[in-house]
Amino acid sequence: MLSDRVVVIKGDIVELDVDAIVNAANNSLLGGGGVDGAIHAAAGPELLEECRSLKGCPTGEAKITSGYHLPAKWVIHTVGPIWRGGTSGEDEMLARCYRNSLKVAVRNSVRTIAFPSISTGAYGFPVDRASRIALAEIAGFLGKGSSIEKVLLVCFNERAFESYSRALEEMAL
Ligand code: AR6
Repeated sequence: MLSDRVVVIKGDIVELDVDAIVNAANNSLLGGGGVDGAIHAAAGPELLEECRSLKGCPTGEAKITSGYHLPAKWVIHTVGPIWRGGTSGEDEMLARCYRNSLKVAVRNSVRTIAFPSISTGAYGFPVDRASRIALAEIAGFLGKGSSIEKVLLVCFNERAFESYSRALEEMAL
């Protein structure tokens, strides 16, 4: 059942012992604030070294590195859209972040993966809209059958937790 494979939790993504955590990065992949800053701080400077070799990442795409000092084996870096009012293709770009991160995960035999709430911090994407897009994309991907056993949606605050929990209920997976 899909509902067993998608879980909404509250917590800090850097602490999770999963195969891969997803980073909400920027186009440079050279670090930043928010979850990006937390992941780099916890993984150690080796992560930045490997990120330099990737030469950035277009919005909506995803690239993988090792997790270094993180419990997670891999970090999948994706770049969410900056919210510009909703009529500049933001929804589709955000959907592509989830889809492409999951594709990269499958190519690397990932079975457990944790996502943060991409684009809903510094990039200003409304969280209710983002949570529905995230859940729809993940459910669509898992529904086609894949090696992924568990997807965690990691919420850093109560507001996000409520929004993702509601979106999961609405999907009635
Ligand atoms: N674990 C889980 N979620 C977290 C954590 C954490 N440790 N820390 C923050 N969040 P943001 P964006 C949540 O701003 O909107 C960076 O500077 C946070 O509460 O991290 O995609 C990048 O370099 C929010 O719900 O990412 C880019 O420049 C969510 O993660 C830019 O910010 C995303 O917030 C990307 O902006």
